[in-house]
Amino acid sequence: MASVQTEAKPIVDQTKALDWLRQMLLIRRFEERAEMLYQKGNKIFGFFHQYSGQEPVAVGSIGVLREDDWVITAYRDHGHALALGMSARSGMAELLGKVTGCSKGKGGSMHFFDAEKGMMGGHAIVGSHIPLAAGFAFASKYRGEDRVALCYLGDGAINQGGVHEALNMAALWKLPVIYIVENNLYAMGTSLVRSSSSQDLTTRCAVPYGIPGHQINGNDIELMARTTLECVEHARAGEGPSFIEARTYRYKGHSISDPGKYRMRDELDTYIKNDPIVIYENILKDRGWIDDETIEAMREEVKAEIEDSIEFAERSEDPPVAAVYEDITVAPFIPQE
Ligand SMILES: Cc1ncc(C[n+]2csc(CCOP(=O)(O)OP(=O)(O)O)c2C)c(N)n1
Ligand SMILES: [Mg+2]
Repeated sequence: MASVQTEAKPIVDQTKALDWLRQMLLIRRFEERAEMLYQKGNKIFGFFHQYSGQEPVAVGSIGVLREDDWVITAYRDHGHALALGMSARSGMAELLGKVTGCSKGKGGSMHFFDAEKGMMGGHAIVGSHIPLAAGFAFASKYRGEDRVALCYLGDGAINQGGVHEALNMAALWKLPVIYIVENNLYAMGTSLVRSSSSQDLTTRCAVPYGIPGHQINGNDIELMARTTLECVEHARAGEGPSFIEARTYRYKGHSISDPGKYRMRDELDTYIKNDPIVIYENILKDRGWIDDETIEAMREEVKAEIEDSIEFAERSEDPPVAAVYEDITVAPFIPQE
């Protein structure tokens, strides 16, 4: 059984570290405010899954990518999109179903896309995007490029057959893809103990395919970054895929309609008391890279950015009805003889 590594050594300079802290604060605030808007009942509709508690996984791993790399994830996608540089305006407008949203208001919370920034979605069907990630990596290899694909999935998703087909093919063809399981211990209300034959997902998913596996504390942002960088370098060198099991925890229920009652109160409290954003603030303070005053100013700046995104979304237009027929891929009509 692989051991869980935990450590926090700087792999970044002060500017980058502060940028990562700001991104995590932005994601947290984005969702706090979006949840309030959802509760009003007439602003945001449909599914809505929050990322709160897991921010270091996306920010640390995406933080070591190049601009031309790809990211693909499931429906809990707000954090990945914002970490890639999608604007809060574009994300908030999408949640409100406005034409200025990243998916023109037609995707909603589960379908944040921004191909220019390498954000390839936002996918609702559990496990469906895993083979797509191998496809991006195949394209990179086929064209002789050295771009890599980062693919995030949940602990529940690893029970889908397509995951193992993709892992096998990626390993066989040495595709430049990194699979990052965000092991937050639950798939909807089902705990990992009740769904996985082994609690050691790295042994389940990396060992059988002969690829490097890393089981780490995903809430340690710098460890997350260092591990991803190692996998990215391995992929760019033509050595093939890697697997990271990032141990983390979601603060909220599975989705907005889930109060999360299947978890013991003290389990949740323990994680909230060890909030990774506060821990990172303290690490940066100990290094003398930030002080309380600057943290407070950063929090205020982030709040203002999110308020601006809400105002922007509110004053944006709804998509026209005709947009229903746009952005649809249709198989070409082939007339019969
Ligand atoms: C094929 C399929 N089966 C079931 C569902 C319903 N469903 C949505 S999310 C989810 C749980 C996934 O949990 P996990 O992979 O751990 O991701 P997390 O929500 O924890 O991020 C399920 C069963 C679905 N969307 N797709
Ligand atoms: Mg999960």
